[in-house]
Amino acid sequence: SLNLREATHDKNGTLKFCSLSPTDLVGNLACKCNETTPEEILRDNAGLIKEGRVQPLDCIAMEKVAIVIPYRDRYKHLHQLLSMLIPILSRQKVDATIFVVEQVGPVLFNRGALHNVGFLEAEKLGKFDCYIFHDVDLVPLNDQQVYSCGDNPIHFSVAIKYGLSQHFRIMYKANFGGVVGLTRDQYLALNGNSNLYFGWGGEDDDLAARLNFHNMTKLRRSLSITRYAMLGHQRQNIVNGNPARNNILKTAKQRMKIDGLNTIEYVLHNLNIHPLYVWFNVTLLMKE
Ligand code: UD2
Ligand code: MN
Repeated sequence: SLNLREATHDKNGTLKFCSLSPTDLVGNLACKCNETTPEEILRDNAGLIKEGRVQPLDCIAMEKVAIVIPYRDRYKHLHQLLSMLIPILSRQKVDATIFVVEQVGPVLFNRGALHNVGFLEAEKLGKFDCYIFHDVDLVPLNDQQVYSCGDNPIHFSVAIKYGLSQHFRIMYKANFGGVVGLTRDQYLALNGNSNLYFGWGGEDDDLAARLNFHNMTKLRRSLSITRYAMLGHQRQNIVNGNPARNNILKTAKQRMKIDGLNTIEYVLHNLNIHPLYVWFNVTLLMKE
């Protein structure tokens, strides 16, 4: 299990919670979107991250955050993201552990199912209050949006700049993809994500539907701080995405209780605790 360091004390030996508005934030950031390596990230962020965990040392964070990254074959993106994210988390004084959930094997990619695996496996390693599901290719461009959860599920990645474009496109109103944050309890109440969406698309709308059916309203913080850069990439193999996605979505409501955290089937092949992340290798079964 993870070595979750104990809460720190100040000079007088008393416990002190971290401020909700940290003082060393800088606001808008330029994307350091150049290629980098794990070694370089560790060197640039010496002492800031250990066993995938960024933790304030001069105060106690209010919550323990798990950042879950669904992943396959995006090594370059992962490290571009982490080279931006780690210093941001550190300035924000959040206590966050980064989990990479890599889908291995021949089966089509299933982002929603990987979110569920990340949640269930993180639960075995520590106690987390807040889960932030994070696309590997979305790099935060403003550190004033703190990586924390709240009374409502949070949509973090609202204004997105694609590739070299300077223009931020606002995500459509119902969108709940990209980067989202839910408390442990909120995610449990939804029974997590659907496991049925193999291939591109639909799983984010299914999660949005689960929120609606639970009368949860999502929170979007202000446009000036919900900015992300999407790193350039090829779409997943099928141009129009998973052809079954709209049909599956029709039954979102009926499936909530019988398709999710309580029904996922997967095999965990490997758990690797690296300085930068906790890395899971999993295979999913594709079922009718
Ligand atoms: C959109 C959504 C995304 C998801 C997807 C449909 C936003 C900003 N993005 O992203 O959240 O709903 O549509 O499934 O709303 N991935 C891999 N390897 C792969 C394929 C996917 O690691 O081969 C992971 C990775 O974390 C990636 C994410 O899945 O960022 C979403 O896939 P995408 O980036 O190919 O899809 P995109 O940009 O259309
Ligand atoms: Mn993407």
